[in-house]
Amino acid sequence: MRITALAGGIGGARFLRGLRHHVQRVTDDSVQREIEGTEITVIGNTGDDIWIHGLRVCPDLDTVMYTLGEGIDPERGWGRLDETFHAKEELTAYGVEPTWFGLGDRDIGTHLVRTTSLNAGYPLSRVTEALCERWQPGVHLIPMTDDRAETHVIVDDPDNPGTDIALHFQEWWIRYRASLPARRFVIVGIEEATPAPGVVDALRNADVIVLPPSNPIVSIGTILAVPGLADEIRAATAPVVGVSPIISGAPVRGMTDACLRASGIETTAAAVAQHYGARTSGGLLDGWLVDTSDATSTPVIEEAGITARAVPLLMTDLDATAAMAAETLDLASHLRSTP
Ligand code: FO1
Repeated sequence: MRITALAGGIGGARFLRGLRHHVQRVTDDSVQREIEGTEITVIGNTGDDIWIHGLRVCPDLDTVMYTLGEGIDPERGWGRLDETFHAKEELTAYGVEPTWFGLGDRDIGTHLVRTTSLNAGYPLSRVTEALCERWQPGVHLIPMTDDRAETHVIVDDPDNPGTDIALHFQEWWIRYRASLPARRFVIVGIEEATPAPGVVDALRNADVIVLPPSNPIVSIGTILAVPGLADEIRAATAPVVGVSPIISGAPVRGMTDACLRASGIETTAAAVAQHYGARTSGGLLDGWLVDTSDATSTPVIEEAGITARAVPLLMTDLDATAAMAAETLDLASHLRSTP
């Protein structure tokens, strides 16, 4: 079976770790046959990418790679395990900006390899493949595009109220903790971006397409903004199943609600499903998982033409996340067997 997932940062990476665990541990013969030899392809968001001190940092690709490669710092959810920040301290001592970005010493190793390879002319997809040779994430990680596509956030200038300025997403997210109301998001370069090699094939030949519980605006939304990708999902033969990143009206972590608010979307599991839309009416979803605490919202989601199920969605540990993944694949299997 070929599973293709669109993924952003921490939430998506944690879900994928559970999905891989579920696929690897399945023992029940009836499911084993269907799941035997399963490959997982992850289309990663690159809208968060940033040049920092001359290094190219790809937060969402690295979060997936480190999380699945067991090199992630589990508390932070980003950056490396056993990390130190001596280089950052030295840069700060020299008064070098930005000081708000947590650039770890081990993490710099990844950025040096990536930056050197990019400067040598290798596309990001090839570089990502090379970095994954070390980490062995157990999935095929492909950036959504090899082209530049950077998310910037239009906010009211804190130093000059009444005028709009554009902040790089990372500055808005890290320095301001998404506290400056975003007027809108602009993905610089997206109009000219093309899907990276393998992305379209992974959508066309998937048996299941999954939208994990990543940020629907700045992670999944950015991937869908690559010209042609949303249409590929709409036209895909595979069932498309999404997992709500919102539980009981709040994001499990991160500041997804700030992004939804900026996009005029209510912070509920149903509103996010309706934002993605039902494939039967030109949207993306065939199925949608909500947390058991949101079970009362399944009828309104079904009315929108999306098959909804309420299951536990808190990713408290690997087994809980694997169970979510199993529910996702079960809903996809149900959708495949019903016209
Ligand atoms: N997130 C923070 O909240 N603070 C940081 O200092 C920070 C540094 C950082 C460095 C490398 C990296 O790959 C991710 C980093 N992140 C940091 C997380 C990152 O901002 C977010 O994970 C994504 O961009 C949003 O999903």
